[in-house]
Order: sequence, then structure tokens, then C-alpha cells
Amino acid sequence: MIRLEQTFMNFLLDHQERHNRTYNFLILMDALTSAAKHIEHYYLTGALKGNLGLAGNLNVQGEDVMRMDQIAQEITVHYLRTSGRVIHAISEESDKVIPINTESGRYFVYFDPLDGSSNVPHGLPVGFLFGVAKRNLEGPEDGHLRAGRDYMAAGMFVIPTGTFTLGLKDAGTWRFHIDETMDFVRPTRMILPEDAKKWELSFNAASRYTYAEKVQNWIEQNEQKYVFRYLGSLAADFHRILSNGGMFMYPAIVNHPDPKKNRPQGKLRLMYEAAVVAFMCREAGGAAVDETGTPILDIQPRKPHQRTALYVGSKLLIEDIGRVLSG
Ligand code: FDP
Repeated sequence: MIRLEQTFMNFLLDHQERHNRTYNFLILMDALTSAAKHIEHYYLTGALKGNLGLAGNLNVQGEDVMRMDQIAQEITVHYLRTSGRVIHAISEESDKVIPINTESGRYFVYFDPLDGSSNVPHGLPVGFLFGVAKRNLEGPEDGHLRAGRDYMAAGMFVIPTGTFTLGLKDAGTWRFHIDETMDFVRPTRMILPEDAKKWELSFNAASRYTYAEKVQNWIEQNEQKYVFRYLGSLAADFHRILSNGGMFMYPAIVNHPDPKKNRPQGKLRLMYEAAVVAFMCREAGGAAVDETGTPILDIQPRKPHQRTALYVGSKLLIEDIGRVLSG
């Protein structure tokens, strides 16, 4: 007997019906999964077609744009536009807020279509991360800069592994795998394991002496209890933490020997990186804080590309480091 699985769309349809919701979110998710599959296709053949190199320009953060970043951006905006459900989008690849269906759209989408750029030339895992918030449907629009606690969903595709993880507000975090027909299937509820045996720490170890002293001390006192893993791609590193437990961190850089390289605000972007993983983590029983110990999901963004430090993972570990950070 072959084993056939429930599809993502079927799972979501069931979810929407159980909560008496419209199908608009389904249409949006169809657009996002289609975009992810399309990006995955380009990524898999990227080395052959010369798509894994630099595009020759810089992005809004002053970083080199890869050819794949542009492809992924074009694909995602296309699918969001044709869904007819998105009012505005904020993307890592675009300086300004992107108007999509400004009259009829219902959702704000915050995304990074290809995160983890150091992995791109090697064809190794990168992430397509996104958060979704709903516009105010009654009365005047209340702005597109939403805190993570106001997202209705947040998810990530780890490309090109065929995995998709989605956090749904108050309804858990679910993982899906791509099947032979390119459908995402087999909803599996993700709950961070309480047993610390498999817990991992994930951070750029080469940068540890650039962190605040209290963070360095915490690492020294705790690292030997856990396994260390770091790929340098937030989605892929967080994917492991969700399964095994532990903590991913990208602390503020405050003690760099070259002070110009300090990043007191942190490196990761709040709206389409930190809040996305923090949302999925909360729905899986975990937590996330910034450099002051403030919950990531409570931070009200002041600008689209705001950066933050990030500590995300198993609740006990985040509470522990949170005490150190806020102390
Ligand atoms: P990258 O700069 O390679 O695109 O989004 C930023 C990000 O990747 C994350 O995906 C990753 O976790 C982190 O930065 C890696 O940064 P370091 O190279 O400083 O470790």
C-alpha cells in the first residue's frame, strides 16, 4: 500500500471552516506556496543556469544583491499581486513599501524571499520567510507597521529542502513536506521538546567576543550543556531548533575590535525575520526576546527595515537569558 497524505490546502480549508473564516487567507497561502515552489525550482537549477552569483548591485541594507534574490523577489511579488488579496508588502529586497492591491487587498505581507545569502553560491539551504497581518476592514486603515503579536500567521520555506513550516495564531505551528506532485502534505504539529537532551545552541561562534560581556558570560557558563550547530541561514538554523529545542541567537555586536563593525541594534530584521520566527516559536511553546529582554512579538516597528537582536527557542532558555539581558 502506498501512503497518501493530507494536503496543506485541505488542512487549511478545514482550519478556516472550523473557525468560521472566509477563504481569502487560503488564496493568499496558495500564492505564497506557489511562489515558494517556483523559487525552489530556480534554486535547484541555479548552478547550471548561472543564477547563484551576484547581480551586481546593492540592496537597501547596502549588501550585495544575488541574482537569486532578484528572481525570488519578482516571483513573490507576481504571486502576491495575482492573488488580489494583498494591500501592501514589505520586502527585504525593496527600499519602499510595495503597493499591491491598494483598493481591495486585505492583508499585509512582510517577507524576505531568500534569506541566508552566504549559502546561495553553494546551493545550500536558504529561507523564504513571511509574516501576515490583516488590514483594518472597518474604518480607516491603521497602518502597515504591525508588531508580531498582531500577525495572524507567519511561516518559512526552507529552500531547496521541500519543507514548509507555518504558525497560525492561537492554532499552533505546523510542518509540511513537499510530495511527488509538488503539493505540501502531512501536517505535523511542532511542539518544542521539553527534554533538554537534544537542545542545541546556534549562533555565529566567531563573533562571540563581540557580544555584550553578560552574553559572553552566559555562553561560557552554559554552552557545554548543549550541542552547537550553525549554518548561517536563519530559517534552516531555526528549523532545527523547532525540532530539537534549544536557542538560536543573533546578539547585538557591541565589542567589535573595529568599532565601525558594531551593530548595537542587532543584525536581523524585525518584521520579516525576527518576528516571523518568534511567532512560530510562540505557537510551538517557545519564546523570543531582544537585547533588552523584551519579547520580540511586543516590539512595535517604527520603520519597515528595523533591525533587532534575537534570542529565540525553548522557553526555559529564553527566560534564563532574558533575566541576564534585562538585569
Ligand atoms: P545573510 O546575512 O547571510 O543573508 O538575514 C541575515 C542572515 O543571513 C540570517 O539568515 C543568518 O542567520 C545570519 O544573517 C547570518 O549572519 P552571519 O554571517 O553574521 O553569521
